[in-house]
Amino acid sequence: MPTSPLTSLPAWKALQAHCEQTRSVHLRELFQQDAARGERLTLDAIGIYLDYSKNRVGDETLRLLGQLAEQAGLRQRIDAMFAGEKINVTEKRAVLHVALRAARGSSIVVDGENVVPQVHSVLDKMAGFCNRIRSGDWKGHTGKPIRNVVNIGIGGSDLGPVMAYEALKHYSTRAIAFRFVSNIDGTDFAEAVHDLRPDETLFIVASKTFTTLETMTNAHTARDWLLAGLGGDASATAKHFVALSTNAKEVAGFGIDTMNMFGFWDWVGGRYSMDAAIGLSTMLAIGPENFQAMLAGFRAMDQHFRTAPFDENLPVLLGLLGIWNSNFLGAETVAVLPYDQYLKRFPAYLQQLTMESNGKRVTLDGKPVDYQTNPIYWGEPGTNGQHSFYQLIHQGTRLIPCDFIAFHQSLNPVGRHHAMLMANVFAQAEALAFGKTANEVETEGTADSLVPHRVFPGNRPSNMILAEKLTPEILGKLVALYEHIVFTQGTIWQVNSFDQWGVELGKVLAQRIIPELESAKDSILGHDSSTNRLIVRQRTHLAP
Ligand code: G6Q
Repeated sequence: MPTSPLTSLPAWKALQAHCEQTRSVHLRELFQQDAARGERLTLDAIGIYLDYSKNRVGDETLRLLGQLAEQAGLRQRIDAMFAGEKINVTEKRAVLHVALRAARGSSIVVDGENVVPQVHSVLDKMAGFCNRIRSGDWKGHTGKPIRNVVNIGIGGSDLGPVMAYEALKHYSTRAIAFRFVSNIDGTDFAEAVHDLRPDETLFIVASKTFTTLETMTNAHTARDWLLAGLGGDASATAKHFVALSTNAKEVAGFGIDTMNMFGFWDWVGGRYSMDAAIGLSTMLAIGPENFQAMLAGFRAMDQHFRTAPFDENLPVLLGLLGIWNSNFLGAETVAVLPYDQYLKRFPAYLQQLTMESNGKRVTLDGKPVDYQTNPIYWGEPGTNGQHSFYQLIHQGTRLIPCDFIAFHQSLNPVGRHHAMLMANVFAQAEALAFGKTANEVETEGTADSLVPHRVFPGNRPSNMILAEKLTPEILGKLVALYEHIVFTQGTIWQVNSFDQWGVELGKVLAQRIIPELESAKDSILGHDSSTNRLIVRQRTHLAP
């Protein structure tokens, strides 16, 4: 628990004063003052190279940010998480996604029980199942092997699996087609299965609670579709449905044999569960060995986060730089810009991880914060964004810090593509930092009237995150990196990064409106006049 409000910590106050003094310093000056800045303000650890020199920070800024982490109790809170303490105070739960990748034989105790053996027993069961599907041993109801896998889940039970499937497609079997259904919009399901044969299709119902409206609705629709395609024999479900859940009772109630259920635990949050049973689709795609390599990547980053000094600690440093950009320089968003097509869903995944975790307005003890918490995360893979929204990043009025992510080696080394891709990512970071002055524009012979339009102010901060090659192991490291950035920032902001009460209200109101939409036209509605009118308008379309 926080000991004193964030804004009264000495380091916070010192950072405010420091920000006032240094606000007008341009990255051009910082680089001129220190010829070695681009070599010095870098970190090379566990296979990830971070160049943070293009942030608007000096040695004093970094020193004060380090003090802020100490004064905010980051060290103690990291220890508390790894020790299985119930740091998710509003739900009275431990927060142990780190146990999901703990080495076999190690020990993490929750409520007096070592959870690591349970984790490995589920991983082993997943591996056995995946081997049977991938080898064709597992036969569908009519004796055919599985050629299509459809993951049905939403939020944390969808975004991680989709992101990981796309990210690791290079390593995946091409003998099985993978689809992901999440939206309650029937179009999502219809499009996912329109070209699939039921007798070759396996549905994975991924839901921690097994009560989520979207997932259960899609799961029922999937069962109807399957049975319709297999002559209505209800026993067909057994060979075509498996469940990923913590709720055995609901799984059995749906009609899935709990032998075909892969469990996890209440100390794994949905958005932190892609390396738990929720990753079954990932393991099916890339195989158990590659999945283990991904877990090893997660584990390496956990170890680094837990043991590296703060000034050499990738998640801590990136977390603190984010605090500097948001809380002191006033940035409202962060753009995540992977220069790798396989990471096309990584920004969407990070949106949930960061914004559902730290999009909070009260502290752990329920007091309203008087500072900004999580910025808005967004992004697209490079170079596509360069031809659309980068305009605003370069010349708009807002400050948008960017995380560039790129790999030295391409998994698809086609012609000169990779050199061009990498040239672009380096060029963008350079242009954002240093811009182009009016003087430079004039020297090029630009007409006077055009000069202001062609000036790039620069001084836009960015991080460059590089690794050798996108492998399962590196993906594990990248995801764990951002998980721990979120943890670092949540600790500084003194919020609970592990609950999500904010998603509740809309769910409750939707449950109230569903019967109203489907009921007789003239029942009395008790909403505001706008909502009432919208319901009445829609009713005319739903009425038989
Ligand atoms: C994640 C959230 C949320 C959750 C979904 C799906 O941290 O809790 O996105 O993952 O609402 O929940 P179920 O897995 O229970 O269906």
